[in-house]
Amino acid sequence: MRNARWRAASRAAIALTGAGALAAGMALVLTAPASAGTTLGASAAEKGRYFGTAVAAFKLSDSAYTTILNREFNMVTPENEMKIDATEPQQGQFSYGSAEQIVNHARSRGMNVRGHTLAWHSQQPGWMQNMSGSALRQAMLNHVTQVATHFRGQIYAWDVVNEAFADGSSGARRDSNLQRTGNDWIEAAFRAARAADPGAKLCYNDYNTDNWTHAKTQAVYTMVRDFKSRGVPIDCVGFQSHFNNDSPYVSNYRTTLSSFAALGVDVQITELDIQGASAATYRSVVEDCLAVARCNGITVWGIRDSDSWRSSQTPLLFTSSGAKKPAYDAVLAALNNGTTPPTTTPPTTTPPTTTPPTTPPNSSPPAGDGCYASVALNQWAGGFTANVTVTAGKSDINGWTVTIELPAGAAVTGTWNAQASGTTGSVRFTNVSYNGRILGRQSTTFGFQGTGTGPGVLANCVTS
Ligand code: 9MR
Repeated sequence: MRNARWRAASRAAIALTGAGALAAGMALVLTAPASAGTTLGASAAEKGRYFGTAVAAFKLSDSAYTTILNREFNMVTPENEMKIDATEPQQGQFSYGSAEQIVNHARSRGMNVRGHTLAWHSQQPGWMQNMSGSALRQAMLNHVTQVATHFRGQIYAWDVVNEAFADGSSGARRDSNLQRTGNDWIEAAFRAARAADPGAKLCYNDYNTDNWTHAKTQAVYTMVRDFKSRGVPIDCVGFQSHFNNDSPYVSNYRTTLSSFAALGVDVQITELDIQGASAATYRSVVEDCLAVARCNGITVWGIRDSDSWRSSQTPLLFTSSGAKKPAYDAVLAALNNGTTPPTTTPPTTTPPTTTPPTTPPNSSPPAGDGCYASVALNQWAGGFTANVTVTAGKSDINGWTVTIELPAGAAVTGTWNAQASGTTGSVRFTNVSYNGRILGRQSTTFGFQGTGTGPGVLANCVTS
């Protein structure tokens, strides 16, 4: 069903293309009838979640960086500025300048802050590295108390203790000067943090704890279960989720998140990056978080690939020049399609990918029955992603097929939330089981990725 707005939009697309606007790296959003959020933070917020990033204070003067930060994210983690060597470089002399810079930047713009990290075997200042025994225990507890008190009331969640378990199959604690002060050092740190900043969530944070079958995951789980049973003040577990070829995303990740949540703690994805930034893997991670009511949100470990601690793996959502990558589109689509959080909203019969009825489309749907579709294109040199919004007319529909004409040389390489028929020329996309039904005047979205030049907004929708 084609209507006047659709024709106007396609004229705009032709005009833009004619003006040579499809320059490399340039993102075009030609029409946006989608009713859901158009940024990571807003879309996550619609699902009762946050979407965050690690931030480096020295980059806050880079406007290309802050433009993306301020537009997309509603949670911030200082990447290094709250670590022990930064905040207490000499024993008893605290230094909060660059941490405060980040906290102020975030909070003045309505973003929240994750505090990272109060107690850790790594990035200890020299004076602490040389300490042991009860003197170190006391110094650690003083550090936790001082830093958490300084930022009291300004931190959404603290990573109270970071990376305290060993890699490999032992399931043991990591050996460190802190561990050698006694096995109760972790719970002592949590108690000190609670006393200092009682309003903040207190998390244990670690890496390689994503695979439910791994000994390290099970060891952290056992500790958290023990803490909960003994009343140690722990509120959340952070899963760093640095995925790469040696430590890949696994499909039991959702089991891991839900199993920890079942212990009575929140779960948070705290340092996400994925080697190669597979759109499908990023999408799975988002879907896993949305599927677990107590998954509060996701933080990626940097904004652009050039900001990553592993730049050469290009693991993030934006290119080094700040363009949205296919993984970005996949994350946004997953956030917009996901189910609503059962923590505050009881489960409904609404299909998971249908936009909640409380959020109307931001432009009026067609007056008649049937369906219509529009395409938002993100084009870069050699490839594109297209996000397609399918909107029902005034009546409910139970199935749809959208036909999109691809320019010569273009080919579909991947599709989400639809079944594609064909890869070149005229490609038909049909609903999958969970998003065929769309209530009157509501929308759902699907997307596809391809090589070559993507389509304009030319999309034909028919009901089935
Ligand atoms: O991204 C951080 C990098 O800039 C630092 O040099 C490094 C030093 O330890 O820490 C990186 O962040 C780590 C985080 O604090 C804890 N989990 C692993 C992260 C990546 O190494």
